[in-house]
Amino acid sequence: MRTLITNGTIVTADGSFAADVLVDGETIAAIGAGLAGMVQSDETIDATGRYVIPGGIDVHTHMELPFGGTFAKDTFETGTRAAAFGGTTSIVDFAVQSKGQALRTGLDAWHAKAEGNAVLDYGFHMIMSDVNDDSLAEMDQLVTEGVPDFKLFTAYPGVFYSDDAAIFRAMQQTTKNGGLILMHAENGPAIDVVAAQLVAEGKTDPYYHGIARFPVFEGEATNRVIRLAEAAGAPVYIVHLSVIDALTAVREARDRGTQAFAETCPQYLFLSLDDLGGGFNGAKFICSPPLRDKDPNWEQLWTGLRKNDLQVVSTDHCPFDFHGQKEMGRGDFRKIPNGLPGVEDRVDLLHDGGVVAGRISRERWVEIVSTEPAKLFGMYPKKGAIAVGSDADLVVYDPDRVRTISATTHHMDVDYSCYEGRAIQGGSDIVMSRGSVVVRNGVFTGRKGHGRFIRRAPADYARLA
Ligand code: DUC
Ligand code: ZN
Ligand code: ZN
Repeated sequence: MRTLITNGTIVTADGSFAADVLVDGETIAAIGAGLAGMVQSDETIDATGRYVIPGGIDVHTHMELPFGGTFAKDTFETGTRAAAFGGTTSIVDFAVQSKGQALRTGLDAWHAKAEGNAVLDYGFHMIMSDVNDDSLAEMDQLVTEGVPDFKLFTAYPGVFYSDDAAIFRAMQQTTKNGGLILMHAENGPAIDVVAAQLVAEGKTDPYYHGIARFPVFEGEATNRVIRLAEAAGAPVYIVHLSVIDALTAVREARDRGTQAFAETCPQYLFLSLDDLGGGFNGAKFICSPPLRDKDPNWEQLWTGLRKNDLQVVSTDHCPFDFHGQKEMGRGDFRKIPNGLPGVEDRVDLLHDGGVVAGRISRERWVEIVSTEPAKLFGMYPKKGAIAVGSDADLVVYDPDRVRTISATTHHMDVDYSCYEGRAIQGGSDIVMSRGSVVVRNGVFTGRKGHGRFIRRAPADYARLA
C-alpha cells in the first residue's frame, strides 16, 4: 500500500516547508516537491492548507493503573483509540512493580494488558516500588528488553515511595546499564503530615489536596533527587513538573551542566488551584503534583518550554470517573484517586494555547509533543521525525479548525472533561500509524491489536542535555 500526501506544509522540529510525502508500507519512502507527477500510489491525501507533522508521542500515561483501591479506567484499547483522535500515535505507559514483586511480574502484566489491544504503538517505563538487590539486577535485563527507564517516587509513603538510599542505588545502577531514572519529586512524608492536620481540622474538601502539597515540597524533592543524580553520575528526568520551585531547581542544575531533564503537562499550563475549589466538584481536578496558582506558574512554565529547561509535555493520563471513583473520597480528600484524563487533548491544547496564543512556534510545538520525547526515550528517528525510513506515523493537521472540548464528544472512557466547554483552534484530520490511517475526519478506521511494543534503547543523554 502506497499513500501520497500532497500539497501540505511539513512542520518538523527543525523547520517548515512545502513538500509531498510518499508512504510505502509502514515507512516514509520519499519527501519532496512535486512527487505527485512522479510516483504511483494507491491513495492520495490532499493536505492543502494543512500541516503534515510527526504523530504525537505521549511518554507519560497510566492505562489501568491500580490506585487507591480502584483502577484508571482507560484500557490500552480505549486509551490508545482516544489518543489517536487527538493526533498522538505512540504512548509510553508505566508498568508497575508492586512491593514484594519482581520487576518481571509487573512488566509481564503490562505486556498482557497491551498486546492485542492497543491500536497504537506503545512502550513501557517501569515503576519501581521495591528497590533491592534482586530488582536492581533485574533493571539491567529490562534495559536489554527495550524498557530502559525506571520511575521512582519520593511521594506516596507505603505504596510507591522510595527513600534516598533506594533512589541513589537505582541511579548508580543506571550509570552501569545506561538507563534513565524518572522521578516523581514531591516530599511525600511531609505532605502526609500536613494532609492529616488539615483533615483533623475538618478541611476535607478536594481543595485541601492542593493546599497540603506545598510548592516547596516539590522544589525540595526535585533539588534533592537532582543532587543525588549528580552524586551518582547519572542523568535524571523529572516527571510532571508543576511549579516554579521545581523549575528553578531544574534550571539551576542544567546551568551547572547536569544531565537533568523535565516534562510538564497541560494541566499545569491551563488549569489552576481555583479549579480544585467549588466543593466536591474539585475532585475532578485532583492529581499529584496538584494544580497550582496560575500566577506566576503558568508563564514561568511556558518560559521553561521556550528556553528548553523543560523539554517535553506529556499528559500523566490517569482517568477516574467522577461518579463512583472520585466519589470514593467524599469527606476525605486523601481517598480521592489521583489522576486526570488528558491523552486525547494534549496536542490540540498545546497548539491552541501555545502556537495560536503566540507563546511557542509551531516547530517548537512539534518538538515538545513529538520529537524530543522520541529522542529522550530512545525512539528517534524511527518515531518523532518526518524522514525517509522513519515509521509513517503522520498527522494531517488543520491549524484553523475550531472545536469545543466536551465529555459528550471525547473518546476517553471517563465521565467528565477537565476542559469542558473550552473552544480550541487546531485538530487532526488524518492520523496514520505505521502507514495505516487510524482516524479519518473524526471517524476511527484503526484496528484493535494494530499497536506494537516499541523496543527502546537508552538515549545519548549527554548529547541531549
Ligand atoms: N499522579 C497522579 O496524579 N496519578 C497517578 C500517579 C501520579 O503520580
Ligand atoms: Zn507521578
Ligand atoms: Zn504519572
